[in-house]
Amino acid sequence: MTTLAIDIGGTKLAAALIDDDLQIRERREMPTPASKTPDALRAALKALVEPVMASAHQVAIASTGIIREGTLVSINPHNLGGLLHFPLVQTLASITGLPAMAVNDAQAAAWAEYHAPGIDTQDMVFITVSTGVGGGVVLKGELQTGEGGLAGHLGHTLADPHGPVCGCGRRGCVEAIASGRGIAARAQGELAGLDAKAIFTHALRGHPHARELVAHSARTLARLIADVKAVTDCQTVVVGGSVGLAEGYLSQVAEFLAQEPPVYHVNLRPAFYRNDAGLLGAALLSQGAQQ
Ligand code: ADP
Ligand code: BMX
Ligand code: ZN
Repeated sequence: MTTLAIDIGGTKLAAALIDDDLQIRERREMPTPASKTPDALRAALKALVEPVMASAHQVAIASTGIIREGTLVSINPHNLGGLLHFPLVQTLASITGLPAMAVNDAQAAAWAEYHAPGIDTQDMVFITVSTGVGGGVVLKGELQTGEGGLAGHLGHTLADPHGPVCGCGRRGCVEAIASGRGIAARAQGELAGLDAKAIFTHALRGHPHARELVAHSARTLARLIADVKAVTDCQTVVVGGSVGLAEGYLSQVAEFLAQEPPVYHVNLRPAFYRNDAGLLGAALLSQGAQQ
């Protein structure tokens, strides 16, 4: 059985063919269209999957947003150019003519990372620091998705009651501060208008304001991880996303976490499957659904 796995993020779309042995073939990427209209996303997804869909038997989608009965419902529509709703499963089934399923991107990535080599605990949490901040929680070996798909949306827990207003409508969410968009929004002076990737480049070269922006994100993430430990008692927290995996980031998170009392400490790891965790997790979940 070959699965066409698709990962829809706020910044990039990825697709690949994944066989039962979890080997990834024909991986492709393109930018996510920032448009309020569903048509733009539909057209981009069609262009993404058409060249590779012929040899697939089913579609598995990992997507940003709350996934409710196959539909993407944004909690933070700003991350998708204002897009609020998108009929994910219906759209991919009609483009490919294949059976399709969908799950939140961070929930999918959590499931892949739970199966990665070296994870020897039944309780683990995955956090992506990317366009937004997403999360996936595995407790007693079970992925928590929640009745309405909201479980694990750790980016929308409170970091600072006086912080910036988040796209979800709440003030001071972790996502508004620690995410790629949050980092970029806080940039001032010559860094204003740059994206997080460019700000990280400046930080690595020693730019003081860029270093402060990265440190503010890392400190916020460390506090979130301490809260996650208090809620779940998980032994391991895995961090992914392009910001989470950026050079020097996780080591700073670890330093800030080490300043918290020992009861809040966890094993902190970078995502084993790097930027493929969402694709692999969706494929794994769809294979499980077949059995
Ligand atoms: P998505 O949110 O679509 O899953 P990513 O995980 O790539 O995509 O996250 C996108 C965010 O990561 C953007 O804010 C981007 O500026 C930032 N980013 C991309 N590459 C890097 C990098 N090498 N270092 C730091 N930040 C990066
Ligand atoms: C947002 C939210 C989550 C998602 C997280 C990470 C939307 C559109 N997305 O908190 O569902 O898991 O971002 O998403 O409301 P990414 O785009 O950064 O990968
Ligand atoms: Zn929020």
